[in-house]
Amino acid sequence: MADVSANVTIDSIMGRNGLEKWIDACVQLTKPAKIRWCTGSKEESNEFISEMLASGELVQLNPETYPNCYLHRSNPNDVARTEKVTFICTPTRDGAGPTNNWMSPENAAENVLPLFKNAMNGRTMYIIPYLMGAPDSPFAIAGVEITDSLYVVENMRIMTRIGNTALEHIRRTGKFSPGLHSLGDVNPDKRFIMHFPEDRAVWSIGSGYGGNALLGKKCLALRIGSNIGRNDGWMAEHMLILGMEDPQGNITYMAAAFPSACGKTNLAMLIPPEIQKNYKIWTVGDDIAWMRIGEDGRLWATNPEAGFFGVAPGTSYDTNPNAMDTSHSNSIFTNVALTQKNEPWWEGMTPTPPDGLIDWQNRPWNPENGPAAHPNSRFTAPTSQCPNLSPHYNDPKGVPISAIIFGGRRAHVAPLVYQSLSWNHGVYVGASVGSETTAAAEGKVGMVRRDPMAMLPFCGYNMADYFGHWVEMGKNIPNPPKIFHVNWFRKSADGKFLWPGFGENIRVLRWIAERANGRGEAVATPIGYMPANGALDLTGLQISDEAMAELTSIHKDEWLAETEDTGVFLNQFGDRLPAEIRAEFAAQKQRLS
Ligand code: OXD
Ligand code: MN
Repeated sequence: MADVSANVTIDSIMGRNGLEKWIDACVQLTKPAKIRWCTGSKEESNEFISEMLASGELVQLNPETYPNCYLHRSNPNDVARTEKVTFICTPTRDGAGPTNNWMSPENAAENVLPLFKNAMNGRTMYIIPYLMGAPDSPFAIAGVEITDSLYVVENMRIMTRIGNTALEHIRRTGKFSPGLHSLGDVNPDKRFIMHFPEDRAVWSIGSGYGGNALLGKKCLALRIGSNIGRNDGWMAEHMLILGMEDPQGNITYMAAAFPSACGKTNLAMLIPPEIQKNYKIWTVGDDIAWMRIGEDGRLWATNPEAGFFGVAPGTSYDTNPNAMDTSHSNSIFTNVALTQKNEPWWEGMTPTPPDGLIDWQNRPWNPENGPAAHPNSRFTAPTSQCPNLSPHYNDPKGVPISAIIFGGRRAHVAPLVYQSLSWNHGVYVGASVGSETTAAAEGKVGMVRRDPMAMLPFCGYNMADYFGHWVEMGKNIPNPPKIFHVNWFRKSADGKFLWPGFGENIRVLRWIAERANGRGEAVATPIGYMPANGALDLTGLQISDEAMAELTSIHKDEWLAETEDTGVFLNQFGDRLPAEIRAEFAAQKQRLS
C-alpha cells in the first residue's frame, strides 16, 4: 500500500478488524477536524439543516407550501452517476467481468486510497450507521457510511434507516458494510467509486451526487448486495415493487426492472384513469428489490430503502400525483429550478414555466442556457409519505411476486407487452433488454445500449455469472413468477408516442396479472406470448386501430437484427455465458427465421 499513514493497514481500512478499528483507520487517513456520530434524532437533523442553511448548502423552500423542504444545488460537474470511474475490485478481472470497470484491490490501495489522505482536514467527519431493510427483518443488512458531507447525511436519513437502530443491528450481528465517502475537492479527475465485494466495502471520493455518494443505494443494495445474494441464494435487483388490487380485492404483486429514468417511480405509484378506478396500485418500492424464496415456494420481495430518489423532470400532478404529494414535505430537491414563491419547479411540472425562475445553477433562467432544472434533477422523499404505500412495505418477509417485468425505452422494435415462453426464456429476455440512454448517467443521451435486467451499471460481479444465478434461481423456485417485457415508448413513423402511458399502463398490468394467475388470452409469437385480440381492455381509450396494430406488431427483419445485436453483446462473455442462455438465443433465432 502507498504511504497513506503508518497506522492505516489494509485490514483495518477494509473493516476486517471490526467497526472501532475501521473508524480509527478512517480518522488516521482523512484527519478530520471533528467527529460526529449520527443518532438519527430529529434534533440532530434540525441542527444539521440549520448549519447547511447558514452555509448556503441548502435553500429553504416555501414553508407554507413545502414544509421542511430544501433545495440543494450541486457542483455543475457533479450531477449524475459516473460509470466510467465506478470500479469493482475483485481479486481477478474475470470476477468483475467485461461489463464492469475493474481494478485489483492492491492497485486500488496503491492509487485510490491516497486520495483520501487528509481529505477531511478542517472538516467534520460524520459517522452514519444505517440499515437497508426493515429493522426486524432477518434479511436487513447494515452499513456504516463515513462522510464529510452534511447533504449526504440528510439524504441518507431519508433514504435509509439511520442511527441507533442500525447500530444495535451491527452490535447484535457483528456485521456491517464499511463505506468511506469524501467529497475531496469534487474534482472529476480524482473521482472514484470503488467496490470491494469480498469485504462488502465501498470507497467513494470526489462526488456528492446521489448514486455515487449515498452508499446504501446503488453501492450496497445493488453492487455489493448482488454479490451477497449470489453467495446466499437470493437476488438483489434494480426493480420497483407494486401490488395491483382487482375489484374483488385480490392483490397481485409484481417487480419491474427498467433502466434509469424510464419511469420506474411513475409506474410504482400509478393511479388508474377514472374508467379503471376499480383497480388500485399499492407501492412497495420504486428502485430496488431484494428477493428470496419463501417457505411457500414463491419468490418474496422486500424494498430495502426508506426513501425515493426520484427524477424530477416530467413529474407532475398529471403524470404522478403520488410522487408530488410524497415530496411536498420533509424532502430535499437537488438541482431543480426555484420560483418567485420559493417553490421548486422543473420542466414538465406545469405546462408553462412560471415567470421569474431561477435556474438550477442559481441564475435568472434564460432558455438559451438550457432547461431551468437539470434533466437529472431529483427529489429525495420519505417512502412513508407515499399516499398509496402498501401496508406490507415494512413487512419483514416482503410480498409474494407473481410477475417480473422487464422494459426499456425503445422507439421501435419492442412491442407494448409480451410474455416469455418459460423462466429461462425470460432470463434471456431480461439479458437482452436494450434502452435509449438518459440523463441519469453521464454520456450521450438517446443511444440504444444493452442493459440486461437494467443492471448493467449495478451488477457487482461478472454478468455471465449473474445470468447463471438467474438460471439457478429458476431451478430452485418451486413456483416462479412469470416473466414479461413491456415498452411504453414506441413511436410512430412521424416520431409520436403511440401509447399514452402513465395511468393507462394499468391496462397492460391487468393483462400481466391475468396471465400470471393462469388466465388472460394470448397468442404465441416467435418472441413470446402477446395479448390476443381483445385481451387488453381498451374501453374508453382514445387510440386508433393503426396505433394498436403498430404497438403489437413484430417486424421480423427488425427482430432478427435485434437478436443479432443481442448475440454480439452476449458473445463478449465467451465460454462463461451459461449454456441455457446460449440455447435460448439459438431458439429465438430459429423461431424468427
Ligand atoms: C437511480 C438510477 O438513481 O437508476 O435510481 O440512476
Ligand atoms: Mn435506479
